[in-house]
Amino acid sequence: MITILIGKVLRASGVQYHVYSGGQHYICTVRGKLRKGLATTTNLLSVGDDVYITPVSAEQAVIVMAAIAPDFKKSRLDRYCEASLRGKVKPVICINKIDLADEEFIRREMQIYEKLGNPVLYTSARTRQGIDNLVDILRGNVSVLVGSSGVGKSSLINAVQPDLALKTNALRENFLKGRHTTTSAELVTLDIGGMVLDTPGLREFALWQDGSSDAQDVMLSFPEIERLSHYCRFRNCTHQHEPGCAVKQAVERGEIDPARYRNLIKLRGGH
Ligand SMILES: Nc1nc2c(ncn2[C@@H]2O[C@H](COP(=O)(O)OP(=O)(O)O)[C@@H](O)[C@H]2O)c(=O)[nH]1
Ligand SMILES: [Mg+2]
Ligand SMILES: [Zn+2]
Repeated sequence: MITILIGKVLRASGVQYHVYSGGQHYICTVRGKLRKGLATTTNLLSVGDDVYITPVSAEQAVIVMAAIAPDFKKSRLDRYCEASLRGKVKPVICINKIDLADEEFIRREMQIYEKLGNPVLYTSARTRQGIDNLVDILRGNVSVLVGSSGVGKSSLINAVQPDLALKTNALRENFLKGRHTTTSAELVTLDIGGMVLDTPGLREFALWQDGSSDAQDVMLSFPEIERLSHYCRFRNCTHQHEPGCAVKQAVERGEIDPARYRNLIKLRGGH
């Protein structure tokens, strides 16, 4: 079912509009069909216009991480995966800047995520490696791009659709310093079909997570550990100090990646 709301344009900036409707603010984009043939700089709407809007929620989170230090951290990846599953959004992992890294090493590091059934993309916005795969992932979907600042989120969207010309950090630093300091999310409609919300970082991500970190929910992102936890002696085992903990035993036997184990304990507020 499609919900259609009536709202008022509060702010128009480039390709996106802030619309007020029913006590809420929405970041909106003009549908591709209406936009066709117009330069991206043309404002189709003005502040004060009444509009119909169709709210959509993200179906998938493309978690972008750079393949190089200091960004490449599996603990960070686990946090993002966990938050997206909690937000009922499917995580897709995108390792960008692969042109700067030892690809074989990165692919080995990522094996565990692939084995768990997560789609993993290896991309370079610079050389366009993997961009076709990203296009396939984004086509026809409503996606949110998350990841630390500087990992290449805006560059990737530009690689998918160059005419969007989203500002990237390099531009910001070199030419526009101090001018485009807003860190608002940008919603764009793709010509290939679908929409992407380019977020400036983890802060935006908090919008669609409810804050509660239920132990059971956290376990969703650690299925290989969850399976074992049924064999723990205690039903409410925290897998830290308890005797007869099947999880700890598996870690000791090398059957569970110790880093994954540590990330799980950290996410559950343990130590
Ligand atoms: N070498 C290389 N540099 C990239 C790649 N993707 C983005 N960059 C550069 O990384 C910087 C940050 O990119 P940006 O798209 O602004 O990152 P964002 O903050 O995640 O949106 C820019 O200088 C980009 O040119 C890539 O795949 N390879
Ligand atoms: Mg950006
Ligand atoms: Zn246990």
